[in-house]
Amino acid sequence: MTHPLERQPDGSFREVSWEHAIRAIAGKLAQLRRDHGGHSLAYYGGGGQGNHLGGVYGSSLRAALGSPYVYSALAQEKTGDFWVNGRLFGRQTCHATSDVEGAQVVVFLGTNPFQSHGFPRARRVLQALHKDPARTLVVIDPRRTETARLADEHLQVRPGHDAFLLAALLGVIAQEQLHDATFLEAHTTESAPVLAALGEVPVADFAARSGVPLEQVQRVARLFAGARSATVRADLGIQQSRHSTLNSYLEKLLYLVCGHFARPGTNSLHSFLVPLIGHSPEPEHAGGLRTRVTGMHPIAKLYPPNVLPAEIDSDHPERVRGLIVDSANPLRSGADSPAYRAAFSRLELAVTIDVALTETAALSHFVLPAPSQFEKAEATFFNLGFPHNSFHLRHPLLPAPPGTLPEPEIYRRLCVALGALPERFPLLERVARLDRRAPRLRLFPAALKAKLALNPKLAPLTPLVLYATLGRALPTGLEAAAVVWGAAQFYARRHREAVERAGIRAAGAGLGEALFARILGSPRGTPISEHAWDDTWSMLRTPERKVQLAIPSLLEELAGLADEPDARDPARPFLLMAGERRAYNANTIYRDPAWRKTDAEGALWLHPDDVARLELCPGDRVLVQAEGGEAQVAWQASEVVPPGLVSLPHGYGLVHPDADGARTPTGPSVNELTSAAHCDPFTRTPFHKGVPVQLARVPRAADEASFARPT
Ligand SMILES: Nc1nc2c(c(=O)[nH]1)N[C@H]1C(S)=C(S)[C@@H](COP(=O)(O)OP(=O)(O)OC[C@H]3O[C@@H](n4cnc5c(=O)[nH]c(N)nc54)[C@H](O)[C@@H]3O)O[C@H]1N2
Ligand SMILES: Nc1nc2c(c(=O)[nH]1)N[C@H]1C(S)=C(S)[C@@H](COP(=O)(O)OP(=O)(O)OC[C@H]3O[C@@H](n4cnc5c(=O)[nH]c(N)nc54)[C@H](O)[C@@H]3O)O[C@H]1N2
Ligand SMILES: [Mo]
Repeated sequence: MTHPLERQPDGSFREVSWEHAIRAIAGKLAQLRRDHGGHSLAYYGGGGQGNHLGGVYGSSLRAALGSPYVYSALAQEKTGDFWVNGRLFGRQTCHATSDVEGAQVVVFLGTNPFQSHGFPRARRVLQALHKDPARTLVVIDPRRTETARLADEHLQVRPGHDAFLLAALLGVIAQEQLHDATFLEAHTTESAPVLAALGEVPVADFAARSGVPLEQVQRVARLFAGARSATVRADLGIQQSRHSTLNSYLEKLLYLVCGHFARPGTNSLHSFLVPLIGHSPEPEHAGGLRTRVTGMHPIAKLYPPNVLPAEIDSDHPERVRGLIVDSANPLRSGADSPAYRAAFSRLELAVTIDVALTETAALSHFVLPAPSQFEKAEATFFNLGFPHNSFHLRHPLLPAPPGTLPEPEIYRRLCVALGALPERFPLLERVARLDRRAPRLRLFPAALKAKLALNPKLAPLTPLVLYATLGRALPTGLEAAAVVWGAAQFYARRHREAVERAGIRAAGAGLGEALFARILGSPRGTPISEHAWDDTWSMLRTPERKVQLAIPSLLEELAGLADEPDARDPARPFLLMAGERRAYNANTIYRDPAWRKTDAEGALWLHPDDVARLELCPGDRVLVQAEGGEAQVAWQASEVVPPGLVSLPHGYGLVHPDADGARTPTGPSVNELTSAAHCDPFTRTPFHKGVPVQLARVPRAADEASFARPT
């Protein structure tokens, strides 16, 4: 895209100027806010896997609009984890990381890092673990994944039964007194009710229900508890499946009860240079922060994509009418694509900021083209390292294509058009330039402070104020780094010793400047802090800096597990893992099918026994029928999946223009099959890893063109 696009009444797009697009969008936003209030406006995304820098500036636009709603992909996977962190560690921003490289025993729980990575040099670290006889690799996964094949212990849990397995592991630990009583005494409160609850777990029964042999449960529990150091790394396999929030609690109890915390080779809290998330009050105190239609409360200041279609497609007077999407593609990535399509047709204003004409962009009123991540300054804020933490401000490698604008500039222009931000800041701009030449003067911080004190309405727009002032004084192409300056000041103040240990030195407030200078001058990225293991304790936000071990509502859920009936749907006897990470997908950013060396069609993987049962022949398709919809897909026999479990990749079903310009999708759109109601009742994270489906053979002669067609 080389121009902003405006949708015409016939659905086609017209290229328009930036001036026109900004004026029209700001005008409509102002009208919606005036007629229906800030609650009628919502924001979605603000950063994908590697581009978080632009999203920070989106917060300024939200402030200008008075919109409280940030919908984020993180709130369809990690909010259960964040909420549990808030209860255990005092704030939802207290995030735990795992020292995979340093641990004697590593447990991968519902994650396949061989494909999904998630920590640096994942494959090499996995190989090293595999080869080292003194270390043990444990994988908990219903499938025999690439990671599971490297494991010393593969606990092949029944899909959706991790709560039973984790409870059984914890039951063994508590009942055999393998927990670390000294650690619990020194560093936690309320351990007694937790140990009592674990003492009640019917270990043999739960092991049987989880599908893992009792001896293996006992062996792994003893090994984990007795290890010098051990760590757990969990991901979607437990977060997007049954008991999601309880799973996250039990996962954390596993390392906490054994005292595998805040030491080398264990789990620890870590520092964020730029925090990705915030802290939200408990639901009972959410008050006006709740969404209007579904009454959903925020967690970590985020709202779940699972409720957004209902918030839009409603007759509620305060429904969402305007939506800005940046760096996300909910029409493919959100559960229940048909509901998203219906909701988008009811939006009075939909704006998508993206590098590609995505499925979401195609249904928007305006599409605003941004340069790609190689064509502007960018950064990821997934800096989860502890004790070493680093940051990479990526410099542009290529010039931005004409007609595109980087996200901060788009947000700045919108805020100016809304009358929320001055076009120029003559004095602050001059002071910023002066400071860049003579950083020791440090005139800019005082000038900024004075400006914000005199104009309190500008304070919530600070990121854009920085961009419009300091940004103009930064080297060409690095303007968007202005907000990192602010983050560096906070970080240096909060973690002074750790920053100094990373070799960054300066007296007083100069340390923040020195940290920023280091980041700006390190196009390959740089260490920003070197923590001491004990720093975890100062990062805890509980009153006594102790872990608050008991979460009564989840202990209650744990106690209820024993009576839980086995949920099976005879009409849909297979379980679909709707959204596997494979060699050739990357969320919805892998657009050009020619980039794939294998798995061109994103095949359904199913066990050879199931292939035989369905009498599938080469060239046949499989009709996958779920509650939410159906799709015809290619298939491939695979012993990675056990009988009864089948798997489709996510990130397919994307349109890409072919040689003739035709825009046909490739492979299955998994979210045509998923339903928003199949989710964790508390966090509303979808249970994508276990969607009940029926399968049927579609013989080769049948209509091949209907492949993965939306129903
Ligand atoms: N069924 C099912 N659904 C799933 C999943 C699953 O396992 N199963 N996984 C879920 C998970 S964990 C996640 S995180 C979500 C991800 O889903 P989304 O949050 O929607 O994110 P992405 O698919 O990464 O989409 C990123 C978008 O950003 C655009 N983009 C790339 N670079 C830039 C840039 O520099 N600027 C701008 N403005 N845009 C850019 C891309 O073109 C793309 O459209 O999907 C979820 N959906
Ligand atoms: N190649 C590639 N890498 C990626 C991405 C990508 O799209 N492609 N996306 C990135 C993103 S946004 C994310 S969130 C991460 C996600 O990374 P992962 O969570 O590692 O990826 P998934 O393949 O979705 O699921 C992980 C594992 O969960 C298992 N699983 C399914 N059901 C269950 C269950 O009931 N219990 C247990 N214990 N396990 C189960 C699956 O068999 C699978 O091996 O990957 C990131 N990395
Ligand atoms: Mo994700």
